[in-house]
Amino acid sequence: MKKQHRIFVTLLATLTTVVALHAGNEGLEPLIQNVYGRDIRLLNGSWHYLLDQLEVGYYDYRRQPTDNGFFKDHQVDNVTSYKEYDFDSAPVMSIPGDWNTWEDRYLYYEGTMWFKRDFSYEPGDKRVYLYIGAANYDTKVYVNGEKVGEHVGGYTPFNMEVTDVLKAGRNFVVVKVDNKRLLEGVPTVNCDWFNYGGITRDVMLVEVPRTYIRDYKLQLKKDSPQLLAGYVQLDGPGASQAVTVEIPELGVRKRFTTDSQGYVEFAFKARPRLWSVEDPYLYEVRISTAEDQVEDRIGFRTIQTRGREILLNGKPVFLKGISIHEEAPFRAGRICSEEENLTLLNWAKELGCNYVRLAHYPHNEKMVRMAERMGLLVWSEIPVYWTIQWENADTYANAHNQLMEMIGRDQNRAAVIIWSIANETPHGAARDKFLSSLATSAREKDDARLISMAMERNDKSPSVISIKDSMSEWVDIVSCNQYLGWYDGKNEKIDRVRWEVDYDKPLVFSEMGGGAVAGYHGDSTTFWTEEYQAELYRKTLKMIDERVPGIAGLSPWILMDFRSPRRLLPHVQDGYNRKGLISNRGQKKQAFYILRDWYMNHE
Ligand code: GCB
Repeated sequence: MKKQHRIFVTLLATLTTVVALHAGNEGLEPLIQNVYGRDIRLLNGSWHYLLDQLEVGYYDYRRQPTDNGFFKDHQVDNVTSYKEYDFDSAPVMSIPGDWNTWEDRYLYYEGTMWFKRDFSYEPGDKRVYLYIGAANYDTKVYVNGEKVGEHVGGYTPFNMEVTDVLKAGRNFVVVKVDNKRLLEGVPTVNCDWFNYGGITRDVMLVEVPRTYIRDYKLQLKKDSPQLLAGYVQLDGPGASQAVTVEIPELGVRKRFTTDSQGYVEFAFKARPRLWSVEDPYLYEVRISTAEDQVEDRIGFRTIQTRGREILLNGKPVFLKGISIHEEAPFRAGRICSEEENLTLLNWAKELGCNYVRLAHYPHNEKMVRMAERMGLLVWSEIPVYWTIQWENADTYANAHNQLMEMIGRDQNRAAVIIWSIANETPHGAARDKFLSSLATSAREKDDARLISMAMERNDKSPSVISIKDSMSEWVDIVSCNQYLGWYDGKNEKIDRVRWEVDYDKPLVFSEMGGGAVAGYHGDSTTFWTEEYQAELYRKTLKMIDERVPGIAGLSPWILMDFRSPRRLLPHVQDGYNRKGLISNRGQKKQAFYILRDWYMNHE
């Protein structure tokens, strides 16, 4: 590595640490890439839990953090000494899972919940990490009574090394999860989805050799489709050593040597069969050192823009999409199984989609990998939503950290074509500074994808619809959430407008739609009927055909009705956003078929 580059990387690493500390994170190690390709032991299953509204397990009666909190799991006999909690006789919850839907009485609980489980361990010569796929929102982790890390942010993974705290035989892990909404948080207190609390994704121990392949990237270079480029980052005492990158099917076997920081960047010629919507081809990739080996399945494709077009592998592609929340079909809780991922993505395929907007936060890794195998392009987003504290340095650090964790986890996924840095944010200089810094960081970390954010309209006149947002110069795709016929006029307005967007960039409707109660019928001018929603889709699609120049795709809002405490209309909403094309009980509404027919006939 060139000297300047090394200095840059060291600087970046230092900055990342500073930023991570500011975000409230502590004791965490850089993320292990492709954790499912490692030697893992899942710690999912039954965990004891205690609901602790006043955080008495963390603070003493003067509200000072105590050294003697629940995380110690003191074992006492209640004769010679006593304690006022006990995990082992507490009820259990299934992890991964959200607590809100575990028991009815927790539905609206926001606060601290403690979790504990035992596990046995036989020490060997391996290093061991504890990896949590996601926990919402502020998570403190303790092993054998010692704090090993803290993470802020509800939708991205984190890991900490626990090699030195593990003992032979019985060990225990205690996790404090607090999902209180915070003004300075990301997302902030106000949003249109449910704040499911808990350890919502897989928990595992990851065993790795002393010096191991911590991170790697291998992708086609954006502008050089014959060049595979990437890096490998080792972690451990033997930083400088030989690394082999193999793609057996392509006859590729390259050897590189990492520098004293364990890092090597590379690029080499190859002519892979390209990953595409029609042919989502993945190659076996093997990365190895004398001590370690990790395998992944990676697809290779390019994604660019040219004027108002989006080019996948050099050819224009129209994004036939749908927006999706990570909410389980039929039971409305946070998704916690592969089957639930599959149901949603199968519906997207049935709708004729080639693209999904995974809103408004990074979805679970298996969802992204599944979309990739199914040939669905992916928009992935961080929860910088509505009115974040733009001038708060900690809020920025937190958003930045979530962005880095999102990109870091999925940077080898061919399906992911767009990193979205925000949704419907109010214009202003402080916002622009915040978001443009995020855009710059995203590009620096990953130049193989496009950047976007969901913006709002500023119309030129009541009948000339437009977008004007100073952030447009920072993004590759100008995305717009537009609700003609719902928040703006009734359906007949859709017929009266035309679009004029002045940017020479692809325009995507990141949202459009309206609410309907499945099974509620009436005429097409009555709100909340399936007919009204169907008519809204019919008219919007006609408008797209005739009067939206340069549109390169859409991801209507939304595949399925989802829980939202903002939606209070009795008998209609009952705590659900009803803009789904499918109800939360799986009933398809008329609009589903309108969009499906349009997608099936649209190139
Ligand atoms: C939006 C938001 C989305 C909401 C949706 C709605 O613009 O981006 O999170 O759920 O509108 O239904 O109002």
